[in-house]
Amino acid sequence: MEEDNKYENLESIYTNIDNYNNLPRVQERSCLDTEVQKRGCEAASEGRQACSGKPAAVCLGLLCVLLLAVIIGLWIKHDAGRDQLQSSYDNMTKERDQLQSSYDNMTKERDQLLDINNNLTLERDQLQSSYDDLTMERDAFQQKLELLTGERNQLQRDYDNMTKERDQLQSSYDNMTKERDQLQSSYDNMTKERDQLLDINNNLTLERDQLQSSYDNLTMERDAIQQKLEMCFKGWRKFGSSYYYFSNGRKNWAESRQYCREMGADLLIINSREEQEFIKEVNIDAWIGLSDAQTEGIWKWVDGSPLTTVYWSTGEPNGAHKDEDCAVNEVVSLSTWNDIPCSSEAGWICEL
Ligand SMILES: [Ca+2]
Ligand SMILES: [Ca+2]
Ligand SMILES: [Ca+2]
Repeated sequence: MEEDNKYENLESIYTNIDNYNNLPRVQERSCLDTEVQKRGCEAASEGRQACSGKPAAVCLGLLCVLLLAVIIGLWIKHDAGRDQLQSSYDNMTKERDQLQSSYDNMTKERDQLLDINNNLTLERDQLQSSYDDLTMERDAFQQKLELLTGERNQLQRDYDNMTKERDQLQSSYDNMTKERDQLQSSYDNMTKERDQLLDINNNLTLERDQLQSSYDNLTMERDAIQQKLEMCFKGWRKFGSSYYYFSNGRKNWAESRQYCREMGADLLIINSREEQEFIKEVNIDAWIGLSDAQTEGIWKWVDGSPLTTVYWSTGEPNGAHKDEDCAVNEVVSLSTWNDIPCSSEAGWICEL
């Protein structure tokens, strides 16, 4: 509706403008007519002057009346046009005010739009900056992506190669597993054989040790027999199951015992009356293997056995001198033992 009213007002304005534009031409025409009239009047005057008649005066009067009527009509028409112009002016003033108001509104809108434009420009610049940054980041990411793509391709190739190697290793592993199982089976069999051989070896070792022990015993017996045989040829005398050595020199008790031990024997131990009678035949004073050096008054043989049967001389052992701890066999009678200091020197009798 407002658009229609505007169009109507504009149409009215153009109509008034056209009327207004037409007015001067009417005035001009009226002026031309007036000029014509003037010229007519001048011509009439000239004619009147030329004619100088009454009809001419009447024509002139009619012409003036006609001219006056025309002028009055034009005047009325002029008033009507002026009113129309005033109305058009008022309408145009309103429209101008409306246009001014619209202009102001549009100015405000323009300012708002400018602000929006500025804001949009700033945003656009920010977006452009962000876009540039994003572009740079995108390029950087693109480069990284290319690098990563290259690395990924390399890794993919490596993965493929490793997959092939893994498959080969898996195949090798399977073969080795079979070989291992076969070896394990062989190992188990060999372990059983080894255990059997170990048992055999242990048995053989036992038999060998027994044989070795028997051999050693036989060797010792052989050596003992050999030694006894040698002793028989070196001054040793046999009585019963023992061999006896009667010294030619003199030593103290400890040196005498050391001599016997180096010969594989020890000082004489009297085990029986027969043995005592046997040594009585030797005409020397000789150490026997009897001593109370460990505990005074407690006599023991050199093999640790206690003294049970004694052959002391009368009044012995008497400890006549200090430390009479060793026994010597004297050749007086059957009971010929006497205790004397161990540091004394005498002959000695070894028994083996
Ligand atoms: Ca003996
Ligand atoms: Ca004593
Ligand atoms: Ca004595």
